[in-house]
Formats: sequence, structure tokens, C-alpha cells
Amino acid sequence: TAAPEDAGDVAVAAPKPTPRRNDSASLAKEIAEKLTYAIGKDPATARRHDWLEAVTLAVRDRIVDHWLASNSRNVQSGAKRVCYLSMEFLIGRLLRDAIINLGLSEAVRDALSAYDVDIDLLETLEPDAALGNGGLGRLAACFAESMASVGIQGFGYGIRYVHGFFRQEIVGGEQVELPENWLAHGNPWEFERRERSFEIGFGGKVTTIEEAGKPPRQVWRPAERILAVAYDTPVVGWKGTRVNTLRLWSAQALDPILLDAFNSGDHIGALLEANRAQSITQVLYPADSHLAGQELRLRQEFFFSSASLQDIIRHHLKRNGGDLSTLPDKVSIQLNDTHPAVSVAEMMRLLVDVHGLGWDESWDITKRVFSYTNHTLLPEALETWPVNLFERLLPRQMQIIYAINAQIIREATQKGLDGAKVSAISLIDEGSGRRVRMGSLAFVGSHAINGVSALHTELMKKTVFNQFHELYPERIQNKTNGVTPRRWLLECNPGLTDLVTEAIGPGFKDDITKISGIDKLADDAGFREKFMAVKLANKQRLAKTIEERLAITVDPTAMFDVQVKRIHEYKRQFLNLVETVALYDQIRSHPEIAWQPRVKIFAGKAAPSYANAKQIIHLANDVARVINADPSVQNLLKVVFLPNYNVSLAELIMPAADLSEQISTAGLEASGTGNMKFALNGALTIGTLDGANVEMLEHIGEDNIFIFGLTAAEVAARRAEGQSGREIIDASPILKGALDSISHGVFGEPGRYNNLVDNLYGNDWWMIAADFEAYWQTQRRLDALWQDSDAWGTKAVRNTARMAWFSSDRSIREYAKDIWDAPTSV
Ligand code: C3B
Repeated sequence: TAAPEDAGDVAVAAPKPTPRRNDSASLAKEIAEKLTYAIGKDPATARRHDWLEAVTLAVRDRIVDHWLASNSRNVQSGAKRVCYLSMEFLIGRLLRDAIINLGLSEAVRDALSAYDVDIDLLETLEPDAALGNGGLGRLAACFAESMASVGIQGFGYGIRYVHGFFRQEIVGGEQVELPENWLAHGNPWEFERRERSFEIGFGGKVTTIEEAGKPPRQVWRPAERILAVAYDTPVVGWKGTRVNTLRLWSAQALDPILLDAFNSGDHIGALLEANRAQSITQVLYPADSHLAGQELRLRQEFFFSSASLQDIIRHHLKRNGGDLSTLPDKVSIQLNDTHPAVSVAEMMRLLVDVHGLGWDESWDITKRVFSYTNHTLLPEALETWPVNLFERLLPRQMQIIYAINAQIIREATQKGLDGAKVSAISLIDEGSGRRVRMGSLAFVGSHAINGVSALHTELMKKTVFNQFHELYPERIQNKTNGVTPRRWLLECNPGLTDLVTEAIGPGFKDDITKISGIDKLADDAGFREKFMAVKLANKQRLAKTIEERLAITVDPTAMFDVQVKRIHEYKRQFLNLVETVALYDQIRSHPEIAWQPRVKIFAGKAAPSYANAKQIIHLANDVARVINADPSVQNLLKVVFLPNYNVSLAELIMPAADLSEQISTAGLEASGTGNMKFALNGALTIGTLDGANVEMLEHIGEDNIFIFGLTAAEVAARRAEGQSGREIIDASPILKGALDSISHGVFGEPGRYNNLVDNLYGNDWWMIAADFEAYWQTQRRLDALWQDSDAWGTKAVRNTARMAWFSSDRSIREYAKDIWDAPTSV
């Protein structure tokens, strides 16, 4: 079989199948046929999972119709392709996404009702594709969907991990990590393309080949070679107008079994090579915003980079008469963070060593093809690799990095940079053992480098890439993140979607900017009531899940105050917990105050090796256990930690939130994207002036968002002074009281949380003491607002009405215009 973008190896005159019909009767018939002939079950005895598979296959047929049509359009138009290289694609479930984007909701529901099967229930049986950690991976998934929706010829390239992001259980209040197994029952969305495979090398030697009359050539002879095999998943855009491809690579051994070894009795040794090869794509590293650092991680990075580049070059040569000089006119390659940064060196190797182009021409092509997105300024997340590891694993790429480095340093010296500045731009960090700086490699090999919010981009220019920015002032630009309104409004919040449709018509589904049409209804009591009724229904749905999973009863009319995201010190779940404890104390000591009922909801995973983050999870669960059992605060305060946060749980939570917690230490959250999903669904934000919160403030208006705390500049200044939290804590009885109860054993044994608490008295690095008072006061303003449900409702409506700019369609159009020079609506 030929890959879908190819015309095929043999020309056949077979009749084209007729595209599938979308009425419910046709669907009902096909679902029954799939159940019988693809799954081998009788409708009378089929289990729910069988029905899910049958529906998926029937929907998939329709996707394939659109997919093949898009692919032949791609060949005809020859339009520029955008290849998005990302180590992570946090896609989540695909069935509902496909059904909604294809406009099949009604038809599928009706078709299944004929068999008395409920589509909503089936959808919940689909496993989440959790091939990512958090924001960065979810952004890649939103971008893939938006590229298909706005009509860009987009290709996602990544890794087909056998085990995605770990499953989190809470045992005795603590996080336990369990393996995730999304492929256990097969994956109907993927198509294996065995013929689309490439050899990937590791280790070995570089030899110089001298031929008479020719310049010497370098040839890499890897010691180890493995196979990268493509698995394609269709990415359905809005209305199915375009279906793009997500191509994930799986590692296989060239020889699946060493027969000689097997025959001589070494049964385990015979399989060692296969196991070693396959290990590359077995597991996703659960490290978000900090460095994993192991050799296997570098192998993963090179494996998927090299496979993707070989595929891109093969495709280009085939479609463009073998001419690589036109590559930058036909392809843009976006590097999603530094994880694929080794691509810069590998592209040079492929162009120079394999395809025989000159160095200068190759370097020019490379820079014009690549662009790079930076997602964090946290020093612990900036990838560097020890030179000796790099050299051992990728000897030729290391030579190339040295050659690029020499060239960059020459350029810098010519432009008058002196010693310290030159070592700042060197691709090799000579400081702590010699290490290759992947961010610098990505920077010099790209024509455009972008940050993910206005503030983050400005900080990039001033901090990590300061010297590079001085050298190449035109290269850094901003592309504020966005989220797809299909998944994060239409799919997760059907109630709100129907209400907005009823109020202003369905046009906002095609063009989310039209949702601003409900702004004028924010003061309309009738509309506001309906809006809040939808919110209440969504809260009831979440309350039911909380009851089922945790046996905690929460009141859906209480304020749902939510912080869900990866657990990280800079995201400051600890600040939220300290405020929770302080509130608990105050409610008990001041029963005369009109406290407003709140449910504090937390969810998120900690990297398995991140001790402080795990402590924060433990504390959240300890606090929940104690407060929920205390009859004196019963209906005023409940605390919930929902285990195993993932995309599906997010789809349940976002529409049910009243208050969204976006409280990172200013300057540290590059953008945030959860902040956008909450506000789009009508939650008010309490947040710092960090990441995209800054731009949300501009769009939503200061009356409708609750900003508090130190600014990024103030945080930097306090850090430079090395201020401790002690004075602040001693001056604040509320804060001190809360910290004392945390460390004195009110929530678990005394001393358990000493580390977290002592840090605040020390240098208060995350500004928890410094920001506490402002946070506390802002929360109390929100209490007051909650009492005035009309005022709250008005602000909630305005949030939904004013968030359209944060659609990933807008982000993607900006990338297409400013970075890729790629057409939309193809
Ligand atoms: C995240 C950042 O932490 C978020 O602020 C940002 O919104 C997203 O990326 C998307 O840009 N991020 C991440 O999830 N993983 C990293 N390794 C680095 C940043």
C-alpha cells in the first residue's frame, strides 16, 4: 500500500469508492456492518467497547474520504508544507473531536439510538492519547488541529510512545505512578506505513573519503542502526474541509531476532538487539519544564528528528525534480522547543554528506527552513548535553556543531563582540563540564525564534538570548499561544455552545471572533441567567464525578475555585494551599463574617523525581482530608484533589469552573494555556501579571479579571536582593498562623512539610510570602463579588465574549504569515 500522499507505485483503473453518506440511516447500517464484519460480533451480544470500535471505524471511513481528497489536493497545489516537529502531542480522545468537526453529532446520536446505545457513554471509554506532559504537548495538539482548520498543509512529526504519560493514583495522600497503556486494545486511529521507514544511526566513526579531483568528504559509519517506522493519524479540521497527517515514529530493530544466537542456545541474547531498538519509543519522559538528562532521551530526540528530516527530504526530492535548493520555498520546519534542536546539525549532515551540497548553501537552506519556539526561561529546563556523550552517540553531528560554532564566533568577532559576550553565544558551555547548548543551536540554525506570550518574548530578549538578540536583532518575535475553540468550547461545553448559538447564531463556530456578539448581552438579565444555568449544569456534572471518584459531596452552588496544571513550585499551588489553610482558620475563628461557600479543586501530576512537587500533592490531600472532615466549616469550605489529571478530565473541569487560578511567580510562566480555556468557558481569573495573563487583561478588561502581586521586574529585583520571607511572615498573623498549622502537624505528622515552609523563611524564592497578602485580599474581593450574582454573571459573560483572540487559529495564522510564509485556506 502506498502512503496517502503518494500517487501509488502502480497505476490502476479501479473505480473510486463512493464517499460515505452522512445521514443517520446510512450510519446505522454501517455501524452494524462494522460490528459484524470488522469486529466479528453480533449486535445482540456486542459489548460497549465493541460498539465504540464500530462507531470509530464508521466515522473513520468518512475521515479517510476527506483525508485522501486533502492529500491529492496537496500534490496538485504544491503549496508550502509546514512540518511541526514536537517530542510531544497531547491529543486526548479523538472520537468526539472527529464527530464534531465532521458535523456528525446528530446523525451518530440518532444512528446509535436505534440500537439503544448512548454515544456520550461510548466516548468516555476511549483511552486518552497522552503523548505529552502538559502545556507544550497540548499546544502542539491544538496547533495541529488549527492548521487543518485554517487550511494549512500541516504535518505533525513526533514519537509513537508505547506508554504515554504515567497514570497517577493517590495512595495515602501521595502520588503513585503507574504505567499508562493506551495501545493495549489497539488504536483504530493510526495507520501503520511499513514502507515509510528510515534507518537511524548511533555511535560509530566518521571517516574522510578522498577522491581525486574532489574535495574530501565526511562519511558517518554508525555502529548501531535501527529502523524508524511511520504511523499516521489523520488530523481532522473544522468541517472536515482539510484533513492533515500526524506522523509518529516507532523504533524497530533491523533484525528482529539474531537467529545465530538463538540457534546456539542464547535465547535472550537473540532478542537483545530488538529490545534495545524498541526501548527508544517505549516511554514518554515525564519531565515538564526540567531536564531529564539521560542518554535515552538524547536518543529519542535524534531518532525522531532524523526520521522526520529524511522523510521531508525524500518527499521534497520526489515532488521537486530532485532539487534541494528549493527546499525552503516548499517546506517550513518548526522546532517545538529544543527537543528537536539536533535537527539543525542533522539537516546539515544530510545536505552536505548525503546529498553532496556545499557547506554555505546548506547552511543557508537550513536557516531558511527552520524556526524555533522557546517555551520556558527556567534554567533547569534549558537543554544541554555533555560533549562527550554527544560525541559518542552522534560523532558527525558533533563535528558539524563545532564547525557551526566556529562560524558563528567568527561572525560575532567581526561584529565587534568581546570575550565574555562571545562565550555567551558559544554553542559549547565551557562552564560546568563541557556541554552542548541546544537552545543556542536551535537559535543559530533558525531564521525566526519566537516566545509564546508578549512578556515571555521580551524576557527572552533580555535574559537567555540577550547576546544573540544583540547580534541578530531581527530574529526574535512573539507568537502568543492559543487554544482550539473546537475542543475547548464546542466539544467540552455543548450547553454554552447551544446558548451562544441561540443568542447570536452559529457563525461563531466558523469564526470564533464572532463570539464577541454576546458581549452586549452581559447586562441582559435573561441571558445572564441562562449563562449561569449552563455553568451550574456543568458544575453538577463535575460534582457527580467528584462524588463517584472521591466520595466527597460538594455543593454545586458553591464557588468552584480551580487550579489544575502540572505541579511545580513556580506555579505556586503551595500559595493556594496556604491561602486555603488560612481561610480554614479564619472561618473557624470568625463565624460572624459572611464567608462565601467555596470548593477548592486541585489536579495535576508531579514529575516522579521532583520531591517538592510531590510534597505539594501530599499537602493538598492532607489539607483536603482534614478540612472535609471538620463539621465546623462543612458547607463553607471543601477541598478536592482529583487524581490523574489529563485532557479528558480537563474537558470536564474547564466548563465547570467559576474561578481560575493562574498565580505563577511573575516572569516564570511562559504563557499558560489553561488560563485561556477557563476564561473562554466563563470563569473569572485570579492571576499574576505573568505569561498570557498580561494579554488576557488587555482583552478582557481590568474590571473582569483579578490581578494581584509582584510584577516580573519586582520579582527579579527582590531575588537579586536575596530577601527572605521572615519579616513578612512575622508581620502577618494570618500567614504565620497558616504556616504554623502546616508545620505543626495539623495536616499530617509534625515536620512533614518543614521543607516547604522553611524555604519561605529562607529566601522565599517563589515569592509566596511576598505575594500572600495581595493574594488573600484579592480572594476576599472575590468573596464579596460572589455575593452579587448579577455582577459575577456579567463578568463571566464578558470573559467568554472577549477571549476569541486566544484561539489557536489566530496564533497559527500569525505563524503562517510572519514565520512560515505559508498560504492558508489551501
Ligand atoms: C509550557 C509552559 O510552561 C507554558 O507556560 C506554556 O503555555 C506552554 O509550554 C506552551 O507554550 N512548557 C511545557 O509544558 N513544557 C516545557 N518543557 C516547557 C514549557
